[in-house]
Amino acid sequence: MTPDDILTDNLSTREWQSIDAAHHMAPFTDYAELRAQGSRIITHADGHYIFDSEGNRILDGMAGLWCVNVGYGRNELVDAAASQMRQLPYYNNFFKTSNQPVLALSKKLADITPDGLNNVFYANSGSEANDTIIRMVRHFWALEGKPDKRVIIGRDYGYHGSTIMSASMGGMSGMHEQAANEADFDHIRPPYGFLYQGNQDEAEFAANAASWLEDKIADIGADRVAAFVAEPIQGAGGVIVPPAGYFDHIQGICRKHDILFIADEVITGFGRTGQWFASQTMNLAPDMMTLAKGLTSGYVPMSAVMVGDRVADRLIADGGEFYHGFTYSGHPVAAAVALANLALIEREGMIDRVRNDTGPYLAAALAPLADHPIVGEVRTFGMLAAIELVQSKDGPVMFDNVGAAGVICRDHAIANGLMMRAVRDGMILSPPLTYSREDIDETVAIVRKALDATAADLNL
Ligand code: PXG
Repeated sequence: MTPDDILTDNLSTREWQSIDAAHHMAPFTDYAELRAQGSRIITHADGHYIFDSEGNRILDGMAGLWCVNVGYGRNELVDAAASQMRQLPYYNNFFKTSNQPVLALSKKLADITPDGLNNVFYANSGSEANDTIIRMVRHFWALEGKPDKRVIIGRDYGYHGSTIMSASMGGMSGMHEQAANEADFDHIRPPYGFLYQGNQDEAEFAANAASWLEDKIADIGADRVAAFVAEPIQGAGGVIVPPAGYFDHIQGICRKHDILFIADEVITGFGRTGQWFASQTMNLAPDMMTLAKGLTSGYVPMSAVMVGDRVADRLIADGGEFYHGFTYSGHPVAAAVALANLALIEREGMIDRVRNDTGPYLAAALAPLADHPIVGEVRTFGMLAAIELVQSKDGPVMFDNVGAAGVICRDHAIANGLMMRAVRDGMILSPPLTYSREDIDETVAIVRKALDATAADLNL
């Protein structure tokens, strides 16, 4: 079979699945299970819907993988890519060359990110951006005459990528078991109120959760700690929203011990929380920031590290050559798409809409689900939501077999026309920023059906 044969619509889903099984190793996949069940072949997408080879039309409550912020089928991004490919499809940024789209994007990112973040280093994925941060942070402290400051503290359930270093910085235990570099990384508990708050009020819990960082720094010794890294809201970890005040304490602790504060805004960036960045929504002043996903709305790969003035000034003043970079760092086509994407977000007022209309509407529409017999908690923040499933509301009591109920519920949601993700037994939503009130109503109706069907399957 030639590629052309495979690309026509003449094959059956079964045939595509058998090629997938024979030749494709997909990310984060149990291969035996996938071969038994077969992949869903997504053929096209439009607006907020994806379509599969069986003719199903599915509302995309996850914006792809938390990234298609402007929705599918936006010709502005397609045209930007095509015209940039015609003008300059590729040239590198090594060896004292650059290109106009990258310059325009760098200026724009410096303008929209918090004050003090004025320089950009480009990569192609969040993982590479975080690896870049690790190298820069260590280089920075060596230049400061403190080469022992090497340890980076992250959080359990934190996700910073899949390269060895970014996975090590993250707090996903399964990833650590398969391959990680344990040296010079450490982790604290996240401010996960659903698990750890108990009967503390919000302010107490915020101070308590931040004290876990203070304790960890005391264990390691501040003279060995280089940085603390956090997603403002932990995405892949289950949309963990910190209690108000948590990051004020955290930033105070970082300043006190002269530890860099890194905000990984790969998910929370580009409007998802109702400002350009969660750092603005939550009043954070990070030394460095990781960006990806919504930077190009996923139309082409691109990531970026925003480097704060303290680190940038040191690297510029006496860093010498920074021995790091990727063939596609600052790719002109990706930069052109990013610029078109940012322009579209601005032109359509997407961020204000999330902040003033659809964000609050999503929160209000999901809130009543908290009364459902298998729901322990509903959390939202801008265009992010989590619905925690429980065995019993009394306690609450979690499921013994963690994750099984989540998968059942997710499968019911998809069967009813809504793509959502399960993290452990939390049901996750991260829709496009262009989601309308009607889309939210449709989403909530399907989530309710999926919850009912899950409760019935589990005899609850
Ligand atoms: N940081 C954060 C906060 C992320 O969410 C990355 C870094 C890594 O980005 P790349 O582009 O290297 O994948 C991410 C990625 C999930 C899931 O299951 C989430 C991500 C990736 C894959 C799966 O929710 N986030």
